[in-house]
Amino acid sequence: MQAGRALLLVLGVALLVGCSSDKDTRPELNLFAWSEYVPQAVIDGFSEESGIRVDYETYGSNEEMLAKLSSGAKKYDLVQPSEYMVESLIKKNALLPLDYAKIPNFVNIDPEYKNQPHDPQQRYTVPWMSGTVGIVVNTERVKGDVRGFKDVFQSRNKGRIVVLDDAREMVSWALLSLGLPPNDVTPETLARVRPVLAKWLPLIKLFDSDSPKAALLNGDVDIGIVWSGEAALLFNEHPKFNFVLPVEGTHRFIDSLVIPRDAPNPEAAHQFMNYVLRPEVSRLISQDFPYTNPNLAARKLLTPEERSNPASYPKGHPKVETFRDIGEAAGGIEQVVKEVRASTY
Ligand code: SPD
Repeated sequence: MQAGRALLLVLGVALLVGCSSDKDTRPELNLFAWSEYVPQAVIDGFSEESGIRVDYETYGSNEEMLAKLSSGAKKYDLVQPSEYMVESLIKKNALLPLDYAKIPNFVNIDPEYKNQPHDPQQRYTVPWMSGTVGIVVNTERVKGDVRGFKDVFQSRNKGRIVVLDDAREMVSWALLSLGLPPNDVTPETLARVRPVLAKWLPLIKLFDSDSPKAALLNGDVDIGIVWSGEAALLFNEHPKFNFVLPVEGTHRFIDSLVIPRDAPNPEAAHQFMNYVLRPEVSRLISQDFPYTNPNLAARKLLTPEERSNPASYPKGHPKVETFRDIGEAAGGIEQVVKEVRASTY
């Protein structure tokens, strides 16, 4: 009996020791970023070199990110908002000023992306990628000229359209089609947007912000309004996928890495920022997600084909602009889109 107990005790201790040695004790970095934007090879490369384990979670819209960040349910070390969300987070004092001395590779960033209106003193952001929202047309299936949003939302395209599942974007398309600036969001302009969306949304087959290219590739839909990086990947698959910057104008986004003020591991966050700014690492990001890379040293490493992809590096367009923080009016956007969608489906 005694011997049996002793044996059990030894086994128990061995089990405990075994379990505790399995626990990952490496320092960690909690990264909360857009889906389809951070290559696994970049995360693995960083972890291998630094010994820091990356806990990587994704989101599909700025608003989804904000909801989770504000809930406080989990603390993040790095998030990746677009310009208008950066502006709002700075106003709310929710971001940590960066120590740029710890990010020497910031020198690789194109001056065009520094001191932008959302971070005029250049205190909080490391630009990740920039891009536009445009129209992709499968030219084998859609005949006729497609130049703008109004050409997409025609009854002949009913059930053949994919769009981003993003209320701020959808409202901006309606505003632009009315000849209004995308940042002019007021109860009055939203009242004008509502009937436009009520006409457009029933024509849409799929709302997808994560991978809208998938439905275009497999032929489920023939036309879409998508992020430029998705359009670039489609163009690489087949030149029948034409990318059009809408004639009415469109959103030029700038997504950046930022550190929330209550981040548990700001040192690791700075380390990651500096790592991804290395030209050869940033080049890997462009390879998987061919948006407009703000890292000039990395751009030099791209192939001529990559640099001439019309969606990644479009020729100038007079009516492409960034979004601004619109404060309380943002609630009105979500409300209008929710109500129109509820009455449609
Ligand atoms: N899959 C990555 C998508 C990045 C889009 N960022 C811009 C969002 C602007 N609303």
